[in-house]
Parts: sequence; structure tokens; C-alpha cells
Amino acid sequence: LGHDDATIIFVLGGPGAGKGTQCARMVEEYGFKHLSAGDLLREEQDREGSQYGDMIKQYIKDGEIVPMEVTIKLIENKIVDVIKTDKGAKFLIDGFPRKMDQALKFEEVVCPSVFTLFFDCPEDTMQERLLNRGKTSGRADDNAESIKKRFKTFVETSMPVVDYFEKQGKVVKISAVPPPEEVYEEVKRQLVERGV
Ligand code: UP5
Ligand code: MG
Repeated sequence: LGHDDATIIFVLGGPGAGKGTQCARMVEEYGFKHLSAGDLLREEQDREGSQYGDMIKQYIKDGEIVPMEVTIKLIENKIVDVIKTDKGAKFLIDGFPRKMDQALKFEEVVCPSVFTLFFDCPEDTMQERLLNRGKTSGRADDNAESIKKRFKTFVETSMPVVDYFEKQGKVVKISAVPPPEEVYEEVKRQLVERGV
């Protein structure tokens, strides 16, 4: 696929930075299609008859990155499905790519991204948000032990992806510390500036 078929924006940031929260707002105002890699993996994990269910469950609990073949396929299937009836649709790919191999493979075999929105947030803020959400989220990885592992994976494995796109001048960095409305105002400014 090329830029005519789909506009791909990657949405990255540490665990609990607020990627999902900001994507929801962009969907509402700009009609983006929101594909959260984590949500797609959790959906696949719970799908009756999935051969990957147990594996995904273990990876998520340990805050590790599920082998890229699985995740890329899930995202690709959704994109292909959407553009059948909506050629040129704009996608927010949330929480992906978070490992170099995924980044290279996705842009090679599925579609190149136009840029990456990177939500920058200190760890203590993210931890507080996740522990707070964990009281009600039911997510298997919103506990202190999993959160620690997710942070480690983010620093060691996912930040290199942000750095890689940064070197190509394709990263839009936004502070995720202010309240959601304020973060969103900055998101909008950046989208307008880029004509999306
Ligand atoms: N909140 C949000 N914004 C706020 C703000 N500005 N001020 C105050 N509070 C704010 O927000 C988190 C919480 O913070 C919420 O309670 C929210 O109200 C509040 P949310 O928008 O959910 O943050 P988000 O960045 O989306 O956090 P999430 O937990 O979803 O991030 P992760 O990246 O950790 O989770 P994801 O679902 O993407 O991945 C989960 C796991 O799946 C990974 O650890 C990995 O094991 C696996 N995975 C892969 O293997 N491969 C992939 O490609 C992707 C995922
Ligand atoms: Mg999320």
C-alpha cells in the first residue's frame, strides 16, 4: 500500500502516557480510524480458537513484545478491510511499532507512515496513571510488577524506534504531562501544521 491508499500516523509513548486518550479525541474530531495494537492483541487473545491466545497473554503480562508477525497481520487485516470501502482513510496506529523489526517490516510490507506522534511523559507520572487505572481496568498488566517490566521494555526496545524516526525528521513530540484537554490542544496545533 502507498500514501494514496492510507495515511498512517504512528502514535507512540510510554505505557500510560495517554495514547489511547488522545486517539479517542482525534477519532471524534477528525474521523481517524484508531487501531491500538494492544487492543487488537487483547482481542485476539480472547478470540475463540485463536492459536496465539496463551502466548499473547504471557507476553502482555511480562510487558514483552509479541512476535511481530502476529501483530502486523492483525493491523494489516484491519487496514485492508477499512480501505476496501474507504480508500485513503487516515489511521492512528496506537502503541505500534515498539520494536525496530516491527517498524522496518511494517513500512516495507504494509505501508510507510507519514509521521509519528510521540507522547513524552516521565515514568513517575505514567506509573501513577497506570496504578490508578488498574483499580478498575481489569488489565492483566496494570499492576506494579508488570508496569516495571513494561517501562524496561519501553526504554530498551521501544525508544530506539522513536529515535530512528526522529533521525528521519518524522517525530512530532508532545508533552503528555498537562491535563488531557491541554495535551489535545497541542495535538491539534501539530495536525493543522502538518495539514492532516
Ligand atoms: N490519562 C491519560 N492522559 C492523561 C492526562 N493527560 N492527565 C492525567 N491522566 C491521564 O491513559 C492511561 C491512564 O491515564 C488512563 O486512566 C487515563 O485516563 C489517564 P491511556 O490513554 O490509556 O494511556 P496509554 O498510553 O494508551 O496507555 P496503555 O496502558 O494503553 O499503554 P501501553 O503502551 O502500555 O499498552 P498497549 O495496550 O499499547 O500495550 C500493552 C501490551 O501489549 C504491551 O506491553 C506488549 O506486551 C503488547 N504489545 C505488543 O506486544 N506489541 C505491540 O505492538 C503492542 C503491544
Ligand atoms: Mg492504550
